[in-house]
Amino acid sequence: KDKRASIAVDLGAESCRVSLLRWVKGKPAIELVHRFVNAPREVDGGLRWDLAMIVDGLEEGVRRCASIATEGVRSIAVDGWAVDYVRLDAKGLPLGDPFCYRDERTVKAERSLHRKIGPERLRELTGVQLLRINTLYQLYADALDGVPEGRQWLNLPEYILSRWGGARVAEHTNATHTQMVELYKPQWCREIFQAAELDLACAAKIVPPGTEVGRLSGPLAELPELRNAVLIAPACHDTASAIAGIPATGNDWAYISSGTWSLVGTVLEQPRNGEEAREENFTNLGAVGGRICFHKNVNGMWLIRQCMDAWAAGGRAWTVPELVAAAEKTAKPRGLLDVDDPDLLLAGRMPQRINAQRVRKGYEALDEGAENAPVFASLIFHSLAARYAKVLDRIALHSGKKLKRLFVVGGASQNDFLNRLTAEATGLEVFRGAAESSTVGNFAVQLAVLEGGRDAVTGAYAEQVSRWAGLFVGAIG
Ligand code: LFR
Repeated sequence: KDKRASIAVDLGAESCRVSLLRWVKGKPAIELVHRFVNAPREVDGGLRWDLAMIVDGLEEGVRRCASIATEGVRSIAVDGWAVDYVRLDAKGLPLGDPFCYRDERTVKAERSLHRKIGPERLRELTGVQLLRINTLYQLYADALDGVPEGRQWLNLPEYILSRWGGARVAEHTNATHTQMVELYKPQWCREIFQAAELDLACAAKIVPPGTEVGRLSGPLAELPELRNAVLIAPACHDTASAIAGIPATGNDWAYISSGTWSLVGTVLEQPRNGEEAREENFTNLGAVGGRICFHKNVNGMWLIRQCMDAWAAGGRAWTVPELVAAAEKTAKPRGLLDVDDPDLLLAGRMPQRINAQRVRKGYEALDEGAENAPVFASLIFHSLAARYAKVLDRIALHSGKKLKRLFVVGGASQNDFLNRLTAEATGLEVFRGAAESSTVGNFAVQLAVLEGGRDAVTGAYAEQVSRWAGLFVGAIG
């Protein structure tokens, strides 16, 4: 067996991580080698990511991995948040910092695009939850803003892979979140490209998760440990990767991938795109092994983080563990929030936005000061748990599954207070999975393909991935 190491890169909207998998006496050991904070910022009249900062941080992480892995690095794979993309110029260089999906330019783009192709039709063609953040609306916003046609674009993880020497691809799990891929075939949907007047030639070729896209080249490849590293497209969508990191079998479980967003759903063999799933805006996104992530984006730690930013700006910096502990001691709040109110997806002034909703619903406004943070946090956690329970009820109905178990993975899965509220609200047995489940899934997909899983679109491949995930969940140091 090959004893060389592997590297997983996980791009997050709040932090990016580079992790190393090594084989010590035949057993896997995973170490988070480098983590750095990420956040969009206002530049040139838009909310954008700092691409140079992200790339520098990742390369620093990869170099640190190389310095640890004297046995050499066999493979590298990159996953990350979906929908955002890098535009390339004729030389393949980025045309500028990528927009963040929360930028409000898509409010207008969505309205305008829906006059050319209706939301019902988009939904029917793709099976994907209509979200203003989806790549489709962003590309359309570019066109409205006069970005010239004919510029290639790549979603962020795939961009990083290509920057390091990989072929330009659109990995399927990530591509589905663009809202531009056909539901029953892994191919771009011509009708949508035509309606939005987008150039098909600007989109990269779709490949399944677990595809080798090339070998590392450029300055990083000069390090001897990295010389022969293979670049792999894992499930480039971090959520699909996190779900691939759940080593569960059977048909009685659902998941919450809990981070900035809470993705609440279950894995299906076949998409569900009937009238009810559509009306309720459930999504059918690509999963590993040709399966489907059937879920809904529910708001998540975004609410807490945004409040924390507001309080920190006022001089009181709360940490999440402090807030969780303090929230647990407050009384159960009166009047739950509608956590998916579009206003609460926007950036800034979160305590005020929450109060505005409360007042609209006839509840008293809360004291917005930082000393009242535990009350806000308690309100948010109770409201999230209640929303999860509603969504899970519908998932049981749509999927026909008798749900018994709920796996909570991702950064916010370690919030035991929220897990307890979720167990109470849903009646399900809640399992706390890996905080770094995307990394587990990323490594699992790499090893499944390296160790023989050629045919990456089959259920057998998915089962292999799940076995590797089982091995890796306990291997995180
Ligand atoms: C989670 C996630 C969600 C996607 C949102 C935007 O990090 O990838 O799945 O809907 O971010 O990309």
